[in-house]
Amino acid sequence: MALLIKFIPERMDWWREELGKRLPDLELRVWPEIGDPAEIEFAAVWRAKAGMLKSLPNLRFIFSLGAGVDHVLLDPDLPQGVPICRVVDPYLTQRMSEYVALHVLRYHRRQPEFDAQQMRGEWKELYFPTAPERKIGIMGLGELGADATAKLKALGFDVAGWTRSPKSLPGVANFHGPEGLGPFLARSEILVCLLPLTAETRGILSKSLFARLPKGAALINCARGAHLVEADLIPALESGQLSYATLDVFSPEPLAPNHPFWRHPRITVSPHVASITDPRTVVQLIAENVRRYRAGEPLLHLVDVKRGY
Ligand code: NDP
Ligand code: OXD
Repeated sequence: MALLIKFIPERMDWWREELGKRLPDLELRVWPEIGDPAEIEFAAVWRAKAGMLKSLPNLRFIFSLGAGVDHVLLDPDLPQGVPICRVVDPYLTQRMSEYVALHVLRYHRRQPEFDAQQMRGEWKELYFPTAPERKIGIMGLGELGADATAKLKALGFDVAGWTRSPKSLPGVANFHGPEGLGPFLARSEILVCLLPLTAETRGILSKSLFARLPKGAALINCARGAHLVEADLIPALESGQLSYATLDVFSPEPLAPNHPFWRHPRITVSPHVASITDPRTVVQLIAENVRRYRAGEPLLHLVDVKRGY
């Protein structure tokens, strides 16, 4: 029997090497060379083509090669009843927290303004508060949001989180549900989006949400491009309602070469690299779930398909 993998082609040699070490008894098929579809038991995918998973009649589980599973759930032909697992991995979490800390610190310490001053050869001190005086809002306190929160707390920031259900993290104000969103936004000087993309969160970063933030708030979206209503961002920056935005994710990706976000002076763009799926640890997760499947044990990191994450 075989495992099918679909990932960005550039890192395929690395995946082959790690899968060979951990799952030597499974034949590896690399998409699109799938061979006999009936021989494929496990599929590890990033952005599977619509219908691809349905064409595999003996699939035991689908492993999303990302923490987000929107790329799997949006397949209109997704086979029903096949368990879906996702990446929950310390390297993924660590890298995401590094990205969040980098951009929070940049805005907190007014680095974009110092960069602009440097371009003009201008020597001018600008005031900034201390971290405990800076209010950060994290949308989503899951695997990634909770760790980013802990690391920002360790730097001294005043961090609050917004979740679907109540969540208690030491020293972190928690707001939840639609009724918690307003008070959460009202205190978020730097807003970080780490939500999954679901029917409820699509388009959440919009004009009406920006209007509920303190004037001049900064936005960091490292979740999914479709969380943002693109047309609302530049007007919010130009009116001063938002001061800056960091965007790691876009819809669609890659961001079109002529897109205005690339050259906007108050937007920072990165090419979906806030974190990355690291074969060294993620292959261990896949192998553990193959072992569990064979032993009849519950799989790790199952997705609740109905909830959408
Ligand atoms: P989790 O599933 O662990 O956590 C999701 C969090 O979002 C939970 O706290 C959940 O609330 C909250 N949430 C979900 N729906 C809502 C809602 N309607 N209202 C309020 N809160 C909600 O996800 P991860 O932390 O593992 O990952 C988050 C996302 O980050 C991924 O889905 C992916 O899109 C993105 N990502 C981006 C990467 C990049 O490189 N840019 C890399 C990796 C992930 P509750 O606790 O109540 O369930
Ligand atoms: C993920 C991602 O979901 O890299 O893991 O975007």
